[in-house]
Amino acid sequence: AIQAQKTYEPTWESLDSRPVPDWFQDAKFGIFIHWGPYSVPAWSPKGTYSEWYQYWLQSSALFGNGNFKGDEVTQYHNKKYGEDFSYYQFGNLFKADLFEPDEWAQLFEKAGAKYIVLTSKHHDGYTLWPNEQANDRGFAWNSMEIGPKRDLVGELSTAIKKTSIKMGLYYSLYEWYHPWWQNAKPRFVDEHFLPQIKDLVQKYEPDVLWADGEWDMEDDKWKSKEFLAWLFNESTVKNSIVINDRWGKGIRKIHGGYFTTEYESEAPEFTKPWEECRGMGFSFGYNQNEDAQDYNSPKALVLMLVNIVSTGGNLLLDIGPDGRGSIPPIMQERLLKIGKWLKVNGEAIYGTRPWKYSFQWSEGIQNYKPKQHYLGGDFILKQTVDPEEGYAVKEAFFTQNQEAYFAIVPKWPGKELSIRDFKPNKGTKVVLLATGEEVTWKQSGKDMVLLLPEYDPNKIKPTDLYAYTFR
Ligand code: FUL
Repeated sequence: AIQAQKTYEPTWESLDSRPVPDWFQDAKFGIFIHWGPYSVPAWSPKGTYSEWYQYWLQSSALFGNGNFKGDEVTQYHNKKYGEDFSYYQFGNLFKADLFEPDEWAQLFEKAGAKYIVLTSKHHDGYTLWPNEQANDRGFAWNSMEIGPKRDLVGELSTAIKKTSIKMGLYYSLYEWYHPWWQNAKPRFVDEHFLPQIKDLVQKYEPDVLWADGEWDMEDDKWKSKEFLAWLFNESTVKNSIVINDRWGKGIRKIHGGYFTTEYESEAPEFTKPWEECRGMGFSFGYNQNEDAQDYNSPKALVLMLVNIVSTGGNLLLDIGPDGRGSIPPIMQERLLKIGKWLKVNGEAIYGTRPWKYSFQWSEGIQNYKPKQHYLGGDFILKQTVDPEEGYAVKEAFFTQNQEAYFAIVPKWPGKELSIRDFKPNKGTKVVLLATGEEVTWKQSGKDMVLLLPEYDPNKIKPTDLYAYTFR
């Protein structure tokens, strides 16, 4: 039977009723890419977002995770580039001459990512694709006419669409210093925002549209509901597009497509699919101020993914290429290591859903809170395996799919591992994914007890050490 295509009304009730396409909840792991003129200075104090460089510079204010005077970026800028050097001049210095879209795509495949999201335009208003609206400030402010002289959105979309990875585009609704945004908001919406976002959607037909920069104005004023009705009823991606929840002041986690969190470590209880986004360190844009110790270790990143997936979310992990279009090697290395782990253990991640319990605390531990509260570094690792104390705080994470249950364990448990409150059928086979070995087990009251083999480091690849999966 042919089902009549549903028509969506420009009301949240109607728009919210559109299901998030299934592939999104199965994907689990995506890569976020923050790239633009701010990737040239690529600098802001630790604990702040470097992609906010223009704002830090022009407002001499700073906020984030640390104690700031506020004028650090202004001081740095004046010393390095001079007081007369405006942020807009970074547009010419942003060359992207080392950008090889097919190489990026290959790296993302090796990382095991199922989708990516590229900043087509951040709050500075610079667009990574050619469009009329980018120039309505009175000067060219897009990658085709200045800097790279290339259509970066188009080139990356083409490369990604040759793979099985889904292509997403981030788009900031507001622009800090656009004259119409500052003085004529209705004009900004009608003559800038709406035609520009439609141009983006129709030129590149993305799989995901990731809105942001919505928080200063109500969705009615943005006319977002009208735009979304157009997107779902009339655009060429009406049946496939996935959207997030950043479409106007106060809308997040209430309306839209999937829900977004940003640096939230507690598992949210949502009615919709959700995605946590964050950097490998703290900044989204490349920040040369961040040292190796500020990056989460490969193990911490794997556990971050496992932690999120076990509670039903996706991880959109950010990288920040530099102004020449090269992805900093530390970020490449992190991606490759995550990918190697996923190659062996991905069955417990992709396409899974949460089990009745997301994780179990180690014996005697309840609601452990790590001491350190810096968001970079190995914060996530400390919530799962405290390296100083040397024990697993969360002993095991759980996921399931149609065929199996999975227990993902951040530290080799020794001779036995109890899966609390679980009675599988007799004859259930348990396998350690890292080696393919079968593991025997017994029932002990309410718990299933795995009887583990002697730990043999020679049988286990280094990347498997991040977490062992029992199926
Ligand atoms: C935030 C933005 O302000 C950040 O710069 C970054 O793009 C993040 C993903 O969303 O709200």
